[in-house]
Amino acid sequence: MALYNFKKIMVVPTSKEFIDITLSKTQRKTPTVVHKHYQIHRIRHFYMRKVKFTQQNYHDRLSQILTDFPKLDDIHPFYADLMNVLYDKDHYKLALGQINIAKNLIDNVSKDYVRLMKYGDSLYRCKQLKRAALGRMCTIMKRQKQSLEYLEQVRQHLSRLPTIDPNTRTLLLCGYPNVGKSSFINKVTRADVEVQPYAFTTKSLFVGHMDYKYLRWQVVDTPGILDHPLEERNTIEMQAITALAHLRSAVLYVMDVSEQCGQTLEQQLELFNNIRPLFANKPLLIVANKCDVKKISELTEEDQKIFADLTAEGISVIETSTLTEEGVMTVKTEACDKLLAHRVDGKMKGKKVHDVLNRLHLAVPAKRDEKARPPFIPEGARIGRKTMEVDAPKRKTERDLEVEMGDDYILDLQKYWDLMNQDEKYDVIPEIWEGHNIADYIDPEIMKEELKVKDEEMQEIRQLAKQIREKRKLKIVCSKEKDVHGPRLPRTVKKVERKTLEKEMGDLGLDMTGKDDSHYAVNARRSRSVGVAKKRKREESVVPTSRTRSQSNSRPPRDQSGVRDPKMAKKAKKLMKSQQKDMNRQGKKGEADRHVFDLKPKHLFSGKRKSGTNDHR
Ligand SMILES: Nc1nc2c(ncn2[C@@H]2O[C@H](COP(=O)(O)OP(=O)(O)OP(=O)(O)O)[C@@H](O)[C@H]2O)c(=O)[nH]1
Ligand SMILES: [Mg+2]
Repeated sequence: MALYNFKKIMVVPTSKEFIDITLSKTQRKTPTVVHKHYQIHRIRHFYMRKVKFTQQNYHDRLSQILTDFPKLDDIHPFYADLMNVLYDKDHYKLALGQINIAKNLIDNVSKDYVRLMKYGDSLYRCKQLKRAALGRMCTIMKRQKQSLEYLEQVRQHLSRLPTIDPNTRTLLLCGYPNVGKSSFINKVTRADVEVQPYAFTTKSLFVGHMDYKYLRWQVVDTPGILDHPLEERNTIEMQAITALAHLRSAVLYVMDVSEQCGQTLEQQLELFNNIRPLFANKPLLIVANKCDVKKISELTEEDQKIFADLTAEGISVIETSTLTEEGVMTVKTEACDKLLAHRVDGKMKGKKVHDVLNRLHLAVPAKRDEKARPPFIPEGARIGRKTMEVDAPKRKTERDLEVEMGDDYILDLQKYWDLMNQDEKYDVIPEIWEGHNIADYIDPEIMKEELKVKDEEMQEIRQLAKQIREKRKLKIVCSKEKDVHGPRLPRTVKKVERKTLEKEMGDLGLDMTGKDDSHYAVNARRSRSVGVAKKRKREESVVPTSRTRSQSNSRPPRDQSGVRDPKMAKKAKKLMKSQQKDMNRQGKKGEADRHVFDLKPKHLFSGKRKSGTNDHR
């Protein structure tokens, strides 16, 4: 059986849209420029391509429609019948058949005209043939107007059909209109079917799902049915009949005990007997609804007898009220249980059951003797459990301490050290190097001396820094006094001569003799030597190029790369020139140069207007 997804059928365009889409696609996707002076086979090919392209587009689109729409012979009989009821089988098949014919006709038209075009001897002829071919294809499509419209409607309706699985566990609600079927499905599932106090509120099938015994069940709500012969039933009723006929389900026949639905109990029984053949081989339950208004026991004897007879036949009757929810769950569980038992029965009669039963083995362990064997809990575990129960004061964690002390907290892990002598926790640890204790070799006097010397040096440095700072300030003030033009922009760092620097620093009292190895002297030397080397290199290079630095010097120019010798280079140049000749004639730089079309006034671009139409096709 083919798998169809009714929700994913592509939209069927109207015939006009169809033509528009295809023709504009042809125009967009095939070349548009052709000239008289082209060779004839090129012109023929140009127009043939257009015809073939259009045909292929029509063909693809129509085939898509044909494969998308379900074939009535391929789908489940329930859906086939439902579609027959809703869309009329003949009409549906005819529409699809028409589409198929149109597809073949278009293929033939294209084939014929492509053949004719082989004899087209001028651009004009070929163009006329193309026009005729496309025109005929469009006429064929225009004739499909009604079929396409009908199929689009069917598509829209199909996509909104409820997804009913015909093979799964199903409860089916049926009965006269207005008896409370929709109210019942709303109670047992999460479906939200409209409930109104008039007949035929529900006009199509609805489905809801529920869980019972860890299984998924679907509940189908049907439109109400009236009591008349099958031939007189309308589309709404026929949907219910189709569901009853094809779904392997448990049937819940809903009756209105209070007779508020407008039908007497006798009439309801008559309908029941009328459609009874449809219940054959299905678990059946009678739901006596609206018992909050009237109970069965409050009925007249005659009416009570109706239910008594049914019970006598072995059909269970359950009183319910969807208003007070009385009996609703009983109906649900009983119907589900019955259907499950029925399905198991059906499977037991099948062929597969033996294979399954052979694989099943049910173990029933027997008692060994009368000796009591209580569970054994080891002593350790018992004690452990006891200690867990005692609530000893909680140990203080470092986190607690931190919260408690706030900013004064210092992480001290030394207190947790596990030593023989607890007093030694905070002792200083000796540093041992090559077997000697370093502390033994430190002279406390030396440390003191060193500190003193360091201190004096620092004093001197500080003094010097202070002087330098003052001098700087002085210089700034001096320069500001000289400045008559107002604030100046900051300048880049000015180079200071070594001599000037040494003189200035010497004035400040710094010893500046013998500084050839000092940092600034070395730096100055190095930078100069590097600069000179660079300069010399550039002067030496033969060809001054304006290339960027990122480009390698070793790469040869493009017109020399890959050329073996001057002879080859000469030949390459010649070839290049002859290639360019055509382009030069057209005033173009190369193949990729922009093409400027003839500049025509706008009205010449806007399509043909001869026979009084603006439609450029
Ligand atoms: N008192 C009472 N009224 C009920 C009960 N169940 C349904 N009704 C009312 O009966 C009317 C019809 O209910 P629906 O659930 O729409 O009946 P239906 O069988 O789905 O009707 P159709 O869709 O027209 O076939 C509504 O006004 C409900 O409020 C019930 O248990 N007790
Ligand atoms: Mg309803």
